[in-house]
Amino acid sequence: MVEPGWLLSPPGRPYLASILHKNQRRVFGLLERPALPPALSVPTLTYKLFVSGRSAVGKTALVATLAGTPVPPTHRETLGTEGTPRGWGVLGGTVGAVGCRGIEVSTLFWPAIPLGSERPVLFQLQFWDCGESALRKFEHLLPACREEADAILLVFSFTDRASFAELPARLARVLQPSEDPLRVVVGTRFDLCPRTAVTEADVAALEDSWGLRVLRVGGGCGVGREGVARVAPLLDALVGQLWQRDQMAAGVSPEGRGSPQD
Ligand SMILES: Nc1nc2c(ncn2[C@@H]2O[C@H](COP(=O)(O)OP(=O)(O)O)[C@@H](O)[C@H]2O)c(=O)[nH]1
Ligand SMILES: [Mg+2]
Repeated sequence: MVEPGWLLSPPGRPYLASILHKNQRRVFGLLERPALPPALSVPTLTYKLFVSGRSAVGKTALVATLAGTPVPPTHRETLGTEGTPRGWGVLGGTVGAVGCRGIEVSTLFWPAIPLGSERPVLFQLQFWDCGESALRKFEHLLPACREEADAILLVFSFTDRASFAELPARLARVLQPSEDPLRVVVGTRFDLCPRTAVTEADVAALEDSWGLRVLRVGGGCGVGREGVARVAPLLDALVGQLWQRDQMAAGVSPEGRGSPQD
């Protein structure tokens, strides 16, 4: 786990500045990373996260919200970068996303300090967002998305019961027997009331049976520091879980007393 809200606290200030530009979230290209003075340089840990969920639940909006880029106002099936059928290396538009047909990969950086550690870590999160119809149409996309993914983000909408009910079947479909990624469940449209389609009791039952906490988003992200403050609880929870999973895999106690390695 990481120290909640550290990025917005006084010691986090230079790190926060490194992911903002003119009070907007900086968009990082393929080979770019936050610039920090040498005295503050920290190790970078990179993770691949596969974003999975029914069409229109809000996968693309979720990634945009977390990255602090404009959220699409209307649903448009994610197609990736059209016209680049041979894949990688093309910068797709303005959102720092790279794609091939059907997949959009967006990178964001999130500095955080693991609990019990003296030194911050720069988490580099690569979100693989793929439109559902593209997944059905192109068989190679699912293997590309889930291959060596560190985490699967299962996304449902609080206003769409079917998107919640199908989560176990979706998880079974996307998991491979040989791999054991972190499972993260995110509920979108938490801003819309009444949320009768998926109730707190439904969420509690899923949390009990899967042994995790469901994360919630909704209502856009805001700009600059305010936007960072709104997404901080979710991103701190996400990188905290990724960190804990690494620590356990490395045989370090779950309390994470070890310090990060370069
Ligand atoms: N009010 C609200 N609208 C949302 C939220 N998440 C997504 N949307 C809207 O839902 C529509 C579909 O979202 P999109 O991300 O394109 O769905 P995708 O097919 O899963 O990628 C878009 O019009 C979004 O603006 C949310 O948390 N709250
Ligand atoms: Mg989409």
